[in-house]
Amino acid sequence: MDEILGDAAFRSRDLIGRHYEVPYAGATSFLRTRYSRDLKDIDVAVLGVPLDLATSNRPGTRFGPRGVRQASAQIAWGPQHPWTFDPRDRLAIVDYGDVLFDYGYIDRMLAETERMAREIIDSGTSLLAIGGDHFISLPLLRAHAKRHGKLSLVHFDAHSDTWADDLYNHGTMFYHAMNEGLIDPARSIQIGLRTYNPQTHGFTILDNAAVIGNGAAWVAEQVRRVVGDGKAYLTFDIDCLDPSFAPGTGTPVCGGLSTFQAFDILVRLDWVNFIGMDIVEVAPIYDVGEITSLAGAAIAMHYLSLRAKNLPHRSNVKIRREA
Ligand SMILES: [Mn+2]
Repeated sequence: MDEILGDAAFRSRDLIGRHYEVPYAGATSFLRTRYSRDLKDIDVAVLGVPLDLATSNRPGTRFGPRGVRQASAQIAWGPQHPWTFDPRDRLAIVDYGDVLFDYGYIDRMLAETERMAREIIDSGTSLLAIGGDHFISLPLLRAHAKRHGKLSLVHFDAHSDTWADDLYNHGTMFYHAMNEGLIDPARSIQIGLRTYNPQTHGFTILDNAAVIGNGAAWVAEQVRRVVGDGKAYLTFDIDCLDPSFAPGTGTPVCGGLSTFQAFDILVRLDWVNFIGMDIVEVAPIYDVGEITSLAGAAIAMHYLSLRAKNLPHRSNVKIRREA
Protein backbone atom coordinates (compact mmCIF):
# COMPACT_ATOMS: atom_id res chain seq x y z
CA MET A 1 0.00 0.00 0.00
CA ASP A 2 1.45 3.33 -1.02
CA GLU A 3 -1.17 5.49 0.58
CA ILE A 4 -0.11 7.08 3.85
CA LEU A 5 -2.82 6.67 6.43
CA GLY A 6 -2.14 7.95 9.92
CA ASP A 7 -3.55 6.17 12.97
CA ALA A 8 -4.11 2.90 11.16
CA ALA A 9 -4.71 1.45 14.62
CA PHE A 10 -8.25 2.73 14.33
CA ARG A 11 -8.55 4.04 10.77
CA SER A 12 -7.36 1.09 8.73
CA ARG A 13 -10.04 -0.90 6.96
CA ASP A 14 -7.66 -3.45 5.53
CA LEU A 15 -7.51 -6.79 7.23
CA ILE A 16 -4.54 -7.87 5.13
CA GLY A 17 -1.54 -5.69 4.41
CA ARG A 18 -0.26 -2.57 6.10
CA HIS A 19 -0.05 1.17 5.89
CA TYR A 20 3.16 3.09 6.31
CA GLU A 21 3.30 5.31 9.38
CA VAL A 22 6.21 7.18 10.85
CA PRO A 23 7.35 5.22 13.91
CA TYR A 24 7.19 8.15 16.31
CA ALA A 25 3.62 9.35 15.84
CA GLY A 26 0.07 8.16 15.81
CA ALA A 27 -2.02 5.75 17.83
CA THR A 28 -0.14 2.61 18.81
CA SER A 29 -1.63 -0.81 18.48
CA PHE A 30 0.46 -3.94 18.13
CA LEU A 31 2.31 -3.53 14.79
CA ARG A 32 -0.20 -0.84 13.80
CA THR A 33 -2.89 -3.46 13.32
CA ARG A 34 -6.42 -2.26 13.69
CA TYR A 35 -8.19 -2.40 17.03
CA SER A 36 -11.24 -4.58 16.52
CA ARG A 37 -13.33 -7.14 18.34
CA ASP A 38 -14.85 -8.43 15.12
CA LEU A 39 -13.16 -11.78 14.53
CA LYS A 40 -14.70 -12.60 11.15
CA ASP A 41 -11.94 -13.63 8.70
CA ILE A 42 -9.24 -12.89 11.29
CA ASP A 43 -6.26 -15.24 11.57
CA VAL A 44 -4.62 -13.84 14.72
CA ALA A 45 -5.93 -11.58 17.49
CA VAL A 46 -3.51 -9.81 19.82
CA LEU A 47 -4.69 -9.55 23.41
CA GLY A 48 -3.03 -7.56 26.19
CA VAL A 49 -3.21 -8.94 29.73
CA PRO A 50 -2.01 -6.10 31.98
CA LEU A 51 -1.37 -8.03 35.18
CA ASP A 52 1.40 -7.76 37.77
CA LEU A 53 -0.38 -8.99 40.88
CA ALA A 54 1.18 -12.47 40.80
CA THR A 55 4.83 -11.41 40.82
CA SER A 56 7.28 -12.55 43.51
CA ASN A 57 9.68 -9.63 43.02
CA ARG A 58 9.36 -6.29 41.22
CA PRO A 59 5.93 -5.31 39.89
CA GLY A 60 5.42 -3.33 36.69
CA THR A 61 4.29 -5.77 34.02
CA ARG A 62 0.82 -4.22 34.07
CA PHE A 63 2.46 -1.72 31.70
CA GLY A 64 3.81 -4.51 29.49
CA PRO A 65 1.08 -4.57 26.84
CA ARG A 66 1.28 -0.81 26.39
CA GLY A 67 5.10 -0.86 26.27
CA VAL A 68 5.25 -3.66 23.72
CA ARG A 69 2.61 -2.00 21.55
CA GLN A 70 4.50 1.29 21.60
CA ALA A 71 7.85 -0.34 20.82
CA SER A 72 6.26 -2.37 18.01
CA ALA A 73 5.74 0.85 16.05
CA GLN A 74 9.51 0.82 15.44
CA ILE A 75 9.35 -2.50 13.58
CA ALA A 76 5.98 -2.03 11.91
CA TRP A 77 7.42 -0.83 8.60
CA GLY A 78 8.01 -4.21 6.93
CA PRO A 79 9.63 -7.65 7.10
CA GLN A 80 11.77 -8.51 10.11
CA HIS A 81 15.22 -9.88 9.33
CA PRO A 82 15.90 -12.66 8.34
CA TRP A 83 12.36 -13.06 7.01
CA THR A 84 11.75 -11.70 3.51
CA PHE A 85 8.03 -11.12 3.94
CA ASP A 86 5.81 -9.23 6.33
CA PRO A 87 3.41 -11.50 8.24
CA ARG A 88 0.70 -8.86 7.89
CA ASP A 89 0.71 -9.48 4.12
CA ARG A 90 -0.26 -13.10 4.74
CA LEU A 91 -2.25 -13.09 7.96
CA ALA A 92 -5.26 -10.99 8.93
CA ILE A 93 -4.32 -9.65 12.36
CA VAL A 94 -6.27 -7.42 14.72
CA ASP A 95 -5.41 -5.89 18.05
CA TYR A 96 -8.19 -7.08 20.34
CA GLY A 97 -7.29 -4.66 23.15
CA ASP A 98 -6.74 -5.63 26.77
CA VAL A 99 -8.42 -7.92 29.24
CA LEU A 100 -10.34 -5.75 31.70
CA PHE A 101 -10.42 -6.56 35.36
CA ASP A 102 -10.32 -4.59 38.57
CA TYR A 103 -7.01 -4.99 40.41
CA GLY A 104 -9.00 -5.43 43.62
CA TYR A 105 -10.51 -8.67 42.33
CA ILE A 106 -7.63 -10.84 41.14
CA ASP A 107 -9.89 -13.89 41.06
CA ARG A 108 -11.94 -12.20 38.36
CA MET A 109 -8.77 -11.74 36.30
CA LEU A 110 -8.47 -15.49 35.91
CA ALA A 111 -12.03 -15.90 34.73
CA GLU A 112 -12.02 -12.85 32.51
CA THR A 113 -8.71 -13.69 30.83
CA GLU A 114 -9.93 -17.21 30.10
CA ARG A 115 -13.28 -15.90 28.87
CA MET A 116 -11.71 -13.43 26.43
CA ALA A 117 -9.18 -15.99 25.25
CA ARG A 118 -11.98 -18.49 24.59
CA GLU A 119 -13.97 -15.83 22.76
CA ILE A 120 -11.04 -15.53 20.35
CA ILE A 121 -10.02 -19.19 20.13
CA ASP A 122 -13.56 -20.54 19.79
CA SER A 123 -14.13 -18.29 16.79
CA GLY A 124 -11.30 -20.09 14.99
CA THR A 125 -8.89 -17.16 15.40
CA SER A 126 -5.56 -17.85 17.08
CA LEU A 127 -4.34 -15.83 20.01
CA LEU A 128 -1.15 -13.89 20.61
CA ALA A 129 -1.15 -12.57 24.17
CA ILE A 130 1.05 -9.81 25.60
CA GLY A 131 1.59 -9.83 29.37
CA GLY A 132 1.51 -9.14 32.05
CA ASP A 133 3.39 -11.35 34.48
CA HIS A 134 3.80 -15.00 33.61
CA PHE A 135 0.81 -16.10 35.66
CA ILE A 136 -1.40 -15.10 32.72
CA SER A 137 -0.29 -18.29 30.96
CA LEU A 138 -2.51 -20.34 33.29
CA PRO A 139 -5.89 -18.96 32.16
CA LEU A 140 -4.58 -18.78 28.59
CA LEU A 141 -3.60 -22.46 28.68
CA ARG A 142 -6.97 -23.36 30.18
CA ALA A 143 -8.65 -21.68 27.21
CA HIS A 144 -6.37 -23.31 24.63
CA ALA A 145 -6.59 -26.79 26.15
CA LYS A 146 -10.39 -26.65 26.12
CA ARG A 147 -10.30 -26.34 22.34
CA HIS A 148 -7.10 -28.20 21.43
CA GLY A 149 -6.65 -30.78 24.20
CA LYS A 150 -3.46 -31.37 26.17
CA LEU A 151 -0.63 -29.32 24.70
CA SER A 152 3.12 -29.34 24.36
CA LEU A 153 4.71 -26.32 26.01
CA VAL A 154 7.69 -24.64 24.37
CA HIS A 155 8.91 -22.43 27.19
CA PHE A 156 11.68 -19.81 27.07
CA ASP A 157 12.59 -18.54 30.54
CA ALA A 158 15.26 -18.06 33.18
CA HIS A 159 12.96 -19.86 35.63
CA SER A 160 11.12 -23.18 35.60
CA ASP A 161 7.83 -21.76 36.93
CA THR A 162 6.97 -25.31 38.04
CA TRP A 163 7.41 -24.93 41.79
CA ALA A 164 5.19 -27.49 43.51
CA ASP A 165 3.11 -25.23 45.68
CA ASP A 166 -0.56 -24.61 46.39
CA LEU A 167 0.10 -20.92 45.79
CA TYR A 168 -1.00 -19.45 42.50
CA ASN A 169 1.67 -17.05 41.25
CA HIS A 170 4.09 -16.47 38.39
CA GLY A 171 6.42 -19.19 39.64
CA THR A 172 3.93 -22.03 40.04
CA MET A 173 1.48 -21.81 37.13
CA PHE A 174 3.06 -24.52 34.98
CA TYR A 175 2.92 -26.92 37.96
CA HIS A 176 -0.81 -26.21 38.14
CA ALA A 177 -1.16 -26.37 34.34
CA MET A 178 0.44 -29.81 34.43
CA ASN A 179 -1.81 -31.01 37.26
CA GLU A 180 -4.88 -29.70 35.47
CA GLY A 181 -3.90 -31.73 32.41
CA LEU A 182 -3.45 -28.67 30.20
CA ILE A 183 0.14 -29.49 29.22
CA ASP A 184 2.09 -32.73 28.88
CA PRO A 185 5.55 -32.44 30.53
CA ALA A 186 6.82 -35.42 28.50
CA ARG A 187 6.21 -33.44 25.31
CA SER A 188 7.29 -30.07 26.70
CA ILE A 189 10.63 -28.30 26.69
CA GLN A 190 12.08 -25.46 28.76
CA ILE A 191 14.83 -23.36 27.19
CA GLY A 192 17.36 -21.03 28.82
CA LEU A 193 16.73 -21.88 32.49
CA ARG A 194 19.37 -20.73 34.96
CA THR A 195 17.72 -21.08 38.35
CA TYR A 196 17.81 -24.46 40.05
CA ASN A 197 14.62 -26.33 40.73
CA PRO A 198 15.27 -29.96 41.77
CA GLN A 199 11.82 -31.04 40.59
CA THR A 200 11.67 -31.28 36.80
CA HIS A 201 8.25 -33.02 36.76
CA GLY A 202 9.37 -34.74 33.55
CA PHE A 203 9.88 -31.58 31.52
CA THR A 204 12.90 -31.58 29.21
CA ILE A 205 15.13 -28.76 30.41
CA LEU A 206 17.81 -27.15 28.26
CA ASP A 207 19.57 -24.91 30.72
CA ASN A 208 21.30 -21.78 29.57
CA ALA A 209 24.78 -23.32 29.45
CA ALA A 210 23.50 -26.12 27.21
CA VAL A 211 21.67 -23.68 24.95
CA ILE A 212 24.64 -21.36 24.50
CA GLY A 213 27.21 -24.17 24.45
CA ASN A 214 25.45 -26.27 21.82
CA GLY A 215 23.90 -23.54 19.70
CA ALA A 216 20.59 -22.78 18.05
CA ALA A 217 20.54 -25.69 15.58
CA TRP A 218 21.00 -28.17 18.44
CA VAL A 219 18.23 -26.52 20.45
CA ALA A 220 15.88 -26.73 17.49
CA GLU A 221 16.72 -30.43 17.12
CA GLN A 222 15.84 -31.01 20.77
CA VAL A 223 12.52 -29.23 20.29
CA ARG A 224 11.79 -31.49 17.32
CA ARG A 225 12.67 -34.58 19.35
CA VAL A 226 10.50 -33.62 22.33
CA VAL A 227 7.56 -31.79 20.76
CA GLY A 228 7.24 -33.62 17.45
CA ASP A 229 4.32 -32.56 15.30
CA GLY A 230 1.76 -32.24 18.10
CA LYS A 231 -0.04 -29.05 19.00
CA ALA A 232 2.25 -26.71 20.91
CA TYR A 233 1.89 -23.47 22.85
CA LEU A 234 4.79 -21.02 22.87
CA THR A 235 5.39 -19.05 26.04
CA PHE A 236 8.28 -16.59 26.09
CA ASP A 237 9.33 -14.95 29.35
CA ILE A 238 11.48 -11.97 28.39
CA ASP A 239 13.77 -12.73 31.35
CA CYS A 240 15.13 -15.63 29.29
CA LEU A 241 17.25 -12.86 27.79
CA ASP A 242 20.22 -11.58 29.75
CA PRO A 243 19.45 -8.46 31.83
CA SER A 244 21.86 -6.52 29.60
CA PHE A 245 19.48 -7.19 26.71
CA ALA A 246 16.25 -7.10 28.71
CA PRO A 247 16.60 -5.03 31.89
CA GLY A 248 12.91 -4.16 31.89
CA THR A 249 11.59 -7.15 33.75
CA GLY A 250 10.62 -8.10 37.29
CA THR A 251 12.88 -11.04 38.16
CA PRO A 252 16.07 -10.64 36.10
CA VAL A 253 18.75 -13.36 36.28
CA CYS A 254 22.27 -12.62 35.08
CA GLY A 255 23.91 -14.84 32.47
CA GLY A 256 21.15 -15.24 29.90
CA LEU A 257 20.72 -15.42 26.15
CA SER A 258 21.39 -12.49 23.91
CA THR A 259 18.46 -11.21 21.88
CA PHE A 260 20.07 -12.67 18.76
CA GLN A 261 20.57 -16.10 20.33
CA ALA A 262 16.86 -16.23 21.15
CA PHE A 263 15.87 -15.07 17.65
CA ASP A 264 18.22 -17.64 16.12
CA ILE A 265 16.40 -20.43 17.94
CA LEU A 266 12.92 -19.08 17.25
CA VAL A 267 13.34 -18.73 13.49
CA ARG A 268 14.34 -22.40 13.27
CA LEU A 269 11.04 -23.57 14.77
CA ASP A 270 9.02 -23.00 11.60
CA TRP A 271 7.80 -26.60 11.49
CA VAL A 272 6.31 -26.58 15.02
CA ASN A 273 2.52 -26.72 15.11
CA PHE A 274 2.10 -23.66 17.31
CA ILE A 275 -1.53 -22.94 18.14
CA GLY A 276 -0.94 -19.89 20.36
CA MET A 277 1.64 -17.76 22.10
CA ASP A 278 2.28 -15.37 24.91
CA ILE A 279 5.13 -12.93 25.47
CA VAL A 280 5.32 -12.04 29.15
CA GLU A 281 7.16 -10.23 31.95
CA VAL A 282 8.04 -7.03 30.09
CA ALA A 283 8.09 -4.29 32.77
CA PRO A 284 8.77 -1.00 30.98
CA ILE A 285 9.44 0.97 34.17
CA TYR A 286 12.84 -0.76 34.56
CA ASP A 287 13.66 -0.56 30.87
CA VAL A 288 16.43 1.40 29.18
CA GLY A 289 15.82 2.96 25.80
CA GLU A 290 12.83 0.62 25.23
CA ILE A 291 15.18 -2.31 24.47
CA THR A 292 13.14 -4.82 26.48
CA SER A 293 9.80 -3.74 25.02
CA LEU A 294 11.36 -3.78 21.56
CA ALA A 295 12.72 -7.28 22.11
CA GLY A 296 9.26 -8.39 23.24
CA ALA A 297 7.64 -6.91 20.15
CA ALA A 298 10.28 -8.48 17.90
CA ILE A 299 9.83 -11.92 19.47
CA ALA A 300 6.08 -11.67 18.88
CA MET A 301 6.69 -10.60 15.28
CA HIS A 302 9.02 -13.59 14.77
CA TYR A 303 6.19 -15.79 15.97
CA LEU A 304 3.82 -14.23 13.44
CA SER A 305 6.42 -14.77 10.72
CA LEU A 306 6.72 -18.44 11.75
CA ARG A 307 2.95 -18.80 11.43
CA ALA A 308 2.90 -17.02 8.08
CA LYS A 309 5.93 -18.69 6.50
CA ASN A 310 4.03 -21.25 4.48
CA LEU A 311 1.04 -19.10 3.66
CA PRO A 312 0.49 -17.30 0.36
CA HIS A 313 1.02 -13.58 0.05
CA ARG A 314 -2.42 -12.01 0.23
CA SER A 315 -1.74 -8.27 0.21
CA ASN A 316 -3.50 -7.91 -3.13
CA VAL A 317 -6.65 -9.25 -1.53
CA LYS A 318 -8.49 -6.35 0.04
CA ILE A 319 -11.26 -7.25 2.39
CA ARG A 320 -13.22 -4.13 3.14
CA ARG A 321 -15.67 -3.58 5.90
CA GLU A 322 -17.68 -0.78 7.40
CA ALA A 323 -16.02 1.07 10.21
MN1 LIG B 1 11.03 -16.00 34.39
